[in-house]
Amino acid sequence: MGCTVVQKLPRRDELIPPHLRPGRELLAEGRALARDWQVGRNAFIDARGVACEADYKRMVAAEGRIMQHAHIGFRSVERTVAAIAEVHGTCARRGVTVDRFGITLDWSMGYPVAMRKGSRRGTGIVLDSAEDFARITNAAPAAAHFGDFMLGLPGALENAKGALAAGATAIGNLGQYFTFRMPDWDDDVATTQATVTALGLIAAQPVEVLVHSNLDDGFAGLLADMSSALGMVIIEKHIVETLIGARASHCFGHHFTAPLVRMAFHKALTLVTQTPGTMIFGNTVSYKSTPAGNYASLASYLQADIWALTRVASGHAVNPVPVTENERIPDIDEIIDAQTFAARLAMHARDSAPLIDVAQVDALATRLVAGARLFADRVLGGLNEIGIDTDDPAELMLALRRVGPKRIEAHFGAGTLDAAAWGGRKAVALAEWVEELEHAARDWAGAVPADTAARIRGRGFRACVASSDVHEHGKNLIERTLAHLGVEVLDAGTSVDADDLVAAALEARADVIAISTYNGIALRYAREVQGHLAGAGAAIPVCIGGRLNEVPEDSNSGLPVDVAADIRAIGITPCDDPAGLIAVLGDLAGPVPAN
Ligand code: B12
Repeated sequence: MGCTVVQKLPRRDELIPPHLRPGRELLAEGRALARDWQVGRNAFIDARGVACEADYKRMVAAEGRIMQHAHIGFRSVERTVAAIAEVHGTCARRGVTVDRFGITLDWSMGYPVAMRKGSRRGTGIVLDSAEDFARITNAAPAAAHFGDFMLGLPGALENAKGALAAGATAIGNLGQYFTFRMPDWDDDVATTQATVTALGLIAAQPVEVLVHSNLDDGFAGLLADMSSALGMVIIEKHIVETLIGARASHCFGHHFTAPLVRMAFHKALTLVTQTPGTMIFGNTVSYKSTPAGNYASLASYLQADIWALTRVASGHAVNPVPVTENERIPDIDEIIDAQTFAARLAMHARDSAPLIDVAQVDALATRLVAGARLFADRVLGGLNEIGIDTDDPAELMLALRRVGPKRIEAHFGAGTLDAAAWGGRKAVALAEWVEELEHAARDWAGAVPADTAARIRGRGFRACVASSDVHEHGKNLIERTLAHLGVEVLDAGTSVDADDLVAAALEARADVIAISTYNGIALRYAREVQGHLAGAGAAIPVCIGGRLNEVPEDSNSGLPVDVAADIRAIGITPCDDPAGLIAVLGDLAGPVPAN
């Protein structure tokens, strides 16, 4: 067995600054706010005759029906309200019940309200007041799910107040607390305090409010072992349920492709928590084809989720993601098609479910649960050992966030130490995204003609690699591909501001800058990088890939448009894939030397 060099854990005083307020004070402050901010009424609560979505989930599960979740991702409130009404109404006329709507809020909602005006915007909507939230929760008699950019970020408290007053009883996304960083916002103490206070307010509500956490947005999207991801459920339950007295409702799915893995993770989840789940997210990473091809991927993951929910009615809704999602934000008729497809598939599943061999599913679930319990015990025990008060939610959350997923897994993962493994441990069950990225990187590097590869290797290039936002897989892929080509990689980080990236590249004397960007800000970010380079009088070649689009300021549709040509026009190389960057390196390496 090999051994691995694990970076030492910081001491408590290196992790927790003295000005972090104790969790009990923050919770008391949140609870006091519940006098003025309580769950209000809305179209869903009135029409369904329930006090909250958790009650509705239990009711629907008892009926033996599977709930359906639709995600709406437009940039204007008007369009969002109209889309919810149209999707709900059209589906109802077809006999399809859309039980809940997830609203894609803009990332700028992560800031406190006062900072939002004039800040950068992404591709979602901005709701600043309880009235704004109420427009959404009254658009149709379906539960409104406010997930991303609500909790876990500096604007958590204001967002929670607005959503509760509008009658929302599933609010997230706690997963984001652990990983997301708002541009130009480095105060994670303020973020922690806002989040814990908001959780205190939620816990003090007279009805059950689900604190949604999308594991894939948190550490699960970055932990290489699926048992660690499940272990985070146990840790988040400890924080939200045991220490705070609210309900933690978990969601997973983005990065889970194999039907066995989806079914096993779901089963394992139900063995570690009984709180109703919000939804099982669509496996959007599998959408790599045309809409017709993507229907096969939709069927593959949805079928598994339906079988899983037929076995254990955990309250999760299924999430049929429209098949155009890998191209752009889906439109209304595409959302309706996906919902109709899901309802039909659920109907067919009644006949196919008994054919499934669940022994494999249960065997993997048992391994995951054992690994998860070990991971959670080790994390809490290990943090205790360095002096963290694991009974203080604020202190525990900040410690987890600051230690970060890589070090947490390296120190506390359930797998045995193995220097050759990703993350330094042999996983109990390796995350599928790790396997895929490793393969893809080897394939891209392997496809480079031998003489080009030799020229690149011979020059000893240094590349500065970064992502403009939380999407990290494109960046990982580039780093791994470059490493295979003998290019030294300087990791400038994820969610990096353009000025910091340029500073890092200049300091490292990088030969090339490689940026991965996804949040619909590609042109603006490229311009900022170019501006900072020009300001420093430097001319380092820059390549950018990922999702090269942006919503134009004068857009009617609110949908992003391709900006690759504009990026090229300012002198930055837009890349569809790693080959674009490799070509730039090939050019930099110069011609094949004459013999
Ligand atoms: C995985 C994923 C996530 C994960 C990311 C996990 C992680 N740690 O990385 C999570 C769940 C966290 C996530 C979150 C969000 N996401 Co997301 N996400 C995706 C998804 C499904 C896959 C993207 C991905 O990583 N692919 C894997 C990479 C390796 O493959 P690829 O993208 O095809 O990349 C190729 C090339 O582009 C190239 N490449 C990539 N980068 C670079 C860089 C260089 C230099 C070069 C040369 C090449 C290159 O290499 C690859 C191979 O050819 C896409 C949808 C999709 N199917 O593409 C949405 C998507 C990118 N997300 C989207 C959105 C909106 C979000 C959110 C804002 C959602 C929300 N409600 O809040 C948040 C982001 C919040 C934030 N603060 O930034 C949108 C972006 C919309 C747009 N711009 O049009 C997409 C397109 C989904 C959609 N249709 O709405 N997401």
